[in-house]
Amino acid sequence: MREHKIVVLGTMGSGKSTLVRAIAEGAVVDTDVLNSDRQGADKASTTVAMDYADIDLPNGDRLRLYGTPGQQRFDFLWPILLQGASGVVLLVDATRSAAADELDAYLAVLRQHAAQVPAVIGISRLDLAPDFDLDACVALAGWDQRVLPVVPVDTRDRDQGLRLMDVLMSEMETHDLVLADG
Ligand SMILES: Nc1nc2c(ncn2[C@@H]2O[C@H](COP(=O)(O)OP(=O)(O)OP(=O)(O)O)[C@@H](O)[C@H]2O)c(=O)[nH]1
Ligand SMILES: [Mg+2]
Repeated sequence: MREHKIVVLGTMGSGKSTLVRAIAEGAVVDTDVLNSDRQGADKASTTVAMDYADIDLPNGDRLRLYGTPGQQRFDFLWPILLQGASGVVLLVDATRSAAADELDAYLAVLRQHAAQVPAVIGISRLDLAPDFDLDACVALAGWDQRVLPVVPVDTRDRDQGLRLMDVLMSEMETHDLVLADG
């Protein structure tokens, strides 16, 4: 049986915990507490260590899914959680005015700590941001020779979450083939 460690990154309120819960259908360990940073994101709770869920896929593979805490004061945890990751989901909250700059900052984190790890970019909360510039995001989505897929996702919806994971798994398969070749 193959196991894949998948790490979910993104700003506060982008839907990391929501995505992990939706995919795991509730069987989740989380470390959410009452949110005192309403400036960062206006919602009731925020993650202070991580979200974690084990998911058995129909093909027999197992996903170990880790949601990171989005608050900047926890940025020291991101590289720790990224250690040994076989895939990364980077969530971008479409409602944030600085979404493009924030995407850039997270790509820099990936480039530094997970440069070779397969990754996808999920654009969340698009229904709340009809004017969001998806093309600008696609243009930013990579570095050097790497191009990351950009996928709109409502993280509350299990099917959309699973579709996002499918895209990530194909990236991971391509990565394995390239490694096997070279
Ligand atoms: N309308 C809408 N709401 C969404 C969508 N995706 C997520 N949400 C909501 O946005 C909020 C996301 O909150 P969390 O999942 O706690 O975000 P997080 O990324 O874990 O945040 P931190 O742990 O604080 O870093 C929740 O209230 C979700 O219901 C979407 O596509 N559309
Ligand atoms: Mg969270």
